[in-house]
Amino acid sequence: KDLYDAIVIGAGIQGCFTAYHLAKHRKRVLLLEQFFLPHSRGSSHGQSRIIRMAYPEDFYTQMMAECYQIWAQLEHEAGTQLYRQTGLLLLGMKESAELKIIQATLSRQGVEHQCLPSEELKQRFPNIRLSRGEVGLLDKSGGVLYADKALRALQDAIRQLGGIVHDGEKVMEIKPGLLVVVKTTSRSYQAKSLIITAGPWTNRLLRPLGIELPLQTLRINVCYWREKVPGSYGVSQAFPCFLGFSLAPYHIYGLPSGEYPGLMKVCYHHGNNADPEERDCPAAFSDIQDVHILSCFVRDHLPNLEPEPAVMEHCMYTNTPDEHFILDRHPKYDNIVIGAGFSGHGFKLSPVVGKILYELSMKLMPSYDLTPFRISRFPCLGKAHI
Ligand code: PYC
Repeated sequence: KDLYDAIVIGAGIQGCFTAYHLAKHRKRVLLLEQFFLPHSRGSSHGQSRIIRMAYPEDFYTQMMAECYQIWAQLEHEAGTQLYRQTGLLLLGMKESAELKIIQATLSRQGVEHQCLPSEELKQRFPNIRLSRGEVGLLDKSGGVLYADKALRALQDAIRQLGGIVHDGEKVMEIKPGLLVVVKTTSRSYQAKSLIITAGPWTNRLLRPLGIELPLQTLRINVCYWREKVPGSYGVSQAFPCFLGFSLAPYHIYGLPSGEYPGLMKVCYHHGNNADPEERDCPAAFSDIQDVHILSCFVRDHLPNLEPEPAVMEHCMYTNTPDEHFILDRHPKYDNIVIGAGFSGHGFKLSPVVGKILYELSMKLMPSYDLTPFRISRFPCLGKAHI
């Protein structure tokens, strides 16, 4: 059997960044992916994601400071633009607790931002129609990450650094031990440590290892809306990314048009329970309701967009109950590391997630306090499950 320092299962953005950090540190690493690359079955496909410093929690904002550096380093190494600064506009009611908490975090962490009262917001962004009492908070460092280019750049970098990437190989069995044995549909491998970054397939791999995490797998509708006047919401017209609070039960977010000419991405940060194997099943009533919420938002707030989606794609979220990540070792097998539950906000944070998973797998002191990310925060995962 081939012997590695580490095997990473799942070549989404988290697995790719983990393998990248391992390969950079001259570890013999194998990155396994069940589908042929590139694929759109998980949570890392598509052309764009939002990047931002703005978070309610200090720990994510602190992690983001290093993420921006690593994204810039990867851009430099790949010779490809991966980040476009557009600013991120947080929209909410004047009294929104969420906006106040984020503003306080940005101030505490020394992140440049600007509070925009309604009048100023209207002047700066005349193509947004505001509700009465709506205000903005601008995170200037916010912008767009070019997701598909980032994945490609990482996979190329892993190979250049001597790492091995095997796609189209599904893991059939994991045998824990001093050396972990991983059997795939093609062959068997051994490694001193194993990292599982399998997104919505995580519990399929963990159940035979005696643990089931409280992960909810959701299918998200990724909707693109046609501009009535081309460029009204364009990246080249300096239209920002936005995240809207208190406008619907869940957040609504948008990215300026650019990836598909004339189409702006506006989505609901919410989805409906779905097995990842059935991701392409027909729309359920709840999907139709979610798209209706978006249509109403577009009609009322973005009047220069047609209020029916022109393109609809899908993406999987894997949510934890508190929507914080899981970055930890398996409770029984300390050379098996788990990165899961990215809850629809993990892409931008993947450079540091990958670094932490690398550190855990190599038994190094983690660079960040991992208290918010421990498996033991879920009381249902007592010893009885192991
Ligand atoms: O984390 O900024 C984010 C985000 C926006 C949409 C989904 N996630």
